[in-house]
Amino acid sequence: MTVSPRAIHLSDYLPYTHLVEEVALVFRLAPKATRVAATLRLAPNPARPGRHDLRLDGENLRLLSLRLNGAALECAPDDTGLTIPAAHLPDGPFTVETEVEIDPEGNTALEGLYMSRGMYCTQCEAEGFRKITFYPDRPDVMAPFRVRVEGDLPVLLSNGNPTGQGTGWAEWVDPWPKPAYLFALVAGDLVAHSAPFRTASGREVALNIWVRKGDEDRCAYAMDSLIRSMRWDEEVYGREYDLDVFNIVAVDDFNMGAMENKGLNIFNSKFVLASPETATDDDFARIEAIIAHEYFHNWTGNRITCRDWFQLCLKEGLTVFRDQQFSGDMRSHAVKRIEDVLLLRARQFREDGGPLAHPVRPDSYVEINNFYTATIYEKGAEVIGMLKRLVGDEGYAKALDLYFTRHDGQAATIEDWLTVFQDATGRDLTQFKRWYTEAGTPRVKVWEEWDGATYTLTFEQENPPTPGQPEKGAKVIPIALGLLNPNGDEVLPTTVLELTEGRQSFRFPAATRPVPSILRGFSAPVVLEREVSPEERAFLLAHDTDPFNKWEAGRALAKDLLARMVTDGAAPGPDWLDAIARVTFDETLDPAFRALALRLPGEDDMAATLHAGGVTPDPARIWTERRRMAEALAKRLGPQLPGLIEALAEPGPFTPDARAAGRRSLRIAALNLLTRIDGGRAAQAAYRAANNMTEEVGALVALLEAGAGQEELVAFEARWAKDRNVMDKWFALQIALAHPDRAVGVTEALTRHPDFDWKNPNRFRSVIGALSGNHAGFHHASGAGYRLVADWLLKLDPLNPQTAARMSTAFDTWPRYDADRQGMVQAELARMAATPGLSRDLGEMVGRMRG
Ligand code: 0A1
Ligand code: ZN
Repeated sequence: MTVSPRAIHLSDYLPYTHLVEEVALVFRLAPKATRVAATLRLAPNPARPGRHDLRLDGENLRLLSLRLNGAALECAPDDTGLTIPAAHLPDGPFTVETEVEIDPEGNTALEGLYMSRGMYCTQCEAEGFRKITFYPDRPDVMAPFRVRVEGDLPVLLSNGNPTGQGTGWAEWVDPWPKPAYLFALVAGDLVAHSAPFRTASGREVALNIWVRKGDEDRCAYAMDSLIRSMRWDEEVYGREYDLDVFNIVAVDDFNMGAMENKGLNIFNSKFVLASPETATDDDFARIEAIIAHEYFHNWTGNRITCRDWFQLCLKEGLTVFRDQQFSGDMRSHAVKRIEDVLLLRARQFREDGGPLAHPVRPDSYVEINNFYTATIYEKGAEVIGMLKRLVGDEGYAKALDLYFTRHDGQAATIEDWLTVFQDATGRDLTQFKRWYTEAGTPRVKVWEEWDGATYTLTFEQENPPTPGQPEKGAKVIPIALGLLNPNGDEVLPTTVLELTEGRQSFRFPAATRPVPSILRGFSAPVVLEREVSPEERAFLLAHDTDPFNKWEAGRALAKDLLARMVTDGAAPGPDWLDAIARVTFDETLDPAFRALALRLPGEDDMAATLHAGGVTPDPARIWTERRRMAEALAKRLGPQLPGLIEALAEPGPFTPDARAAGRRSLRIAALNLLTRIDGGRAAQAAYRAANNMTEEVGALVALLEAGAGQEELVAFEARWAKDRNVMDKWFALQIALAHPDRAVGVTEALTRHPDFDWKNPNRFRSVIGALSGNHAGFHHASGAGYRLVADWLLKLDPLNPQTAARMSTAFDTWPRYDADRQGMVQAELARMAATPGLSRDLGEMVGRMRG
């Protein structure tokens, strides 16, 4: 019998009973038996008057000793912690000392202190610190930490500034009070790639990126990104770094992307290590963004943290918003916005439209690790983008300054955040707050009327029900609008309309009927519903001055067409083919933009769109028709493709900058199309000629998509067998791009490959995650995709529940599909739910997804 774990509710929040005035930790490292001695200086919290027991969280800890004010105390821990009854506690401040033993080597969940190939490292967010020592493991308990690490390894790191070191030991002091989730420790045989940094006010900071020997020549791009991030945060947000050192460590076994521990960021190695030979342009861009993200957390997350985990979007939404701004400044705002919206729709809209939908600020959870979601992160960032649009750039800057001065050193809430905006700008945000508390993607219908003198746009918003939230109020929706004349001139430059009611009209004087460009820059995370003719879409693709909507017009044209191909066997006609051809060869446009315009709608996106339009999607048919679409485009552009590929060749050495990357992306998109009509000759040649991973992977993808590439796969494996990060690509690509009928077979074969180290999260994601990303393969009518993924989740769950639970989201789209598929998914969910000993993580996810 499993007891169903209790949900935690926001409404139950109470401040902690005690204040932690200081923490001193001593680690004696040993792989199977690390000793952790903790000294906590505590005092009653005036915010919780009265006498209270002291409750400390603790899990999987062997308690060796416990002292209160120096005297031994007998007190047995339970499964989740330790209680010292109020009767034992003095009225004023007191000291609690504990010593525990933990087993880093046996820690396969990668939460708390664990080992990754001989190196010790930690992951404490959200609730991992309780697996290290007894402590009030909640973000509103902030304290300065001093740490001594003893171990037989050359590099011993923790948070803050180093205060002393010798053979086998090092001491660190972090003067900035922090919650335990920001604690970190690393020990290993590591080498540093270092650089100095001088802050705006003249403080010298030593920057180090710590990696395994042999990887030091792959750190330059991450270091360059870090320096640019630090400078940018000074210039744009006025935020300086606040310690003498900033350390980054790369580890191979990590559940997520990276972690912002104070002064000691820990990264999944795939988001640090890069060289032209091993990393693609996308890898470089992701490294830049994640380095920036973690660095920006130093102010938005660390100096100002979250009061409780319900407020997670306070730090994550804001930090994603900041890293998006940074990447836009470093590269192209237009291209960045399109990429961000593609991701938002693929992940967040999907989540928001299914059984896992939850508000940006949820009001209950069972396992907080399940809430590091696209909604908290990406929708959280969109909500801030809307706020900025509503209060203007100046209002935003004023509000952020106030936020930093008012809340520095505090654990804050979404209410605090909104109050800052109200106080700084005078704007009432009561209605706006619904974006934080209500789940679901609003649908906005638009009608237009023109009477010869006045042009009227009428908007109607609908906020669909989501789990636990059947009804919702109207949202504040900023709609950026432009109007064009039929000759292509802009007659109304971008103006922001504020939709606040269920239905609302806006009037504009117009002597000729204008063409509207609605939701420019994707000014709100909504689905726009409007009947638009292919001619009007083609017109906007050709003439819109807003780059996002220009791209969006092409996208919509393609999606309308693909939907008609799937539902009534339409064929790609010249309206779409010619429009895309014009953009492809338009030399006045950024190559990166042209590459994005050439990208066909994804299969999962198509399935969602068909479902929303009342059609049950057939994954195999979507796959076939999408291929037919690509082939038609290849034939239309065919004669000009070799010339385009030739013209985009970069003569000099590889550089990862946006200009060069944009040219490569268009070149590879063209190669991909050409491969569909030339028997693979150009791609085979390109594969052999490639001197960087972007082109190597680009050519390989083109061949695999065309059903070829077997020889190249063999060559790739032979060349890269020893490189874990590169081999992850090798595993993932052949599964993600396998023919739908073969995807499960290919996956099964690769799970028997000697290098399928399934306990490594990156490798597991590259294999099992790649199968769930192969839309038609995963949703194969046989149900074999569902079964294989469920089998592996059940195998991973006892070892690493967090990653198993994250990957179970593969199943969340089942309501879109036919009854057979629904039944098969439900059977897998039921099988998982009935598995004895299922983790709280996976149990919660499966429970939420079951019909
Ligand atoms: N705060 C990190 C992400 C992160 C979250 C949870 C983790 O373990 C459960 C690890 C990392 C970020 O936003 O980058
Ligand atoms: Zn973050």
